[in-house]
Amino acid sequence: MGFDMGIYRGRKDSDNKVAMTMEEFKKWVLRDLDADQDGKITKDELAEAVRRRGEWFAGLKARKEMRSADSNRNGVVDDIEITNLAEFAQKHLGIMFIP
Ligand SMILES: [Ca+2]
Ligand SMILES: [Ca+2]
Repeated sequence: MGFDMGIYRGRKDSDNKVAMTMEEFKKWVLRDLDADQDGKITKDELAEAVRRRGEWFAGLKARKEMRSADSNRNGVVDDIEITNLAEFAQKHLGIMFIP
């Protein structure tokens, strides 16, 4: 044991990846990410999800990237932008896609 101790002090990104399929991801988005259940993901909902993962800092950066996920600039990420959201989730929410 002893020699691993130091590594576990800081939580690494790679330690808590969640593997899911695209279908599961879509369900997860609607169930967990969409706090007010309106079928659209706002910047706040996304930032909250990042924060829940315990990365406060990443939350700020995520807000910027959220803007690029919103391709049609209507202020929310909806299901036509799910692929952008998937990319975002891989970067900031520790999600890994499996076929
Ligand atoms: Ca919502
Ligand atoms: Ca949009």
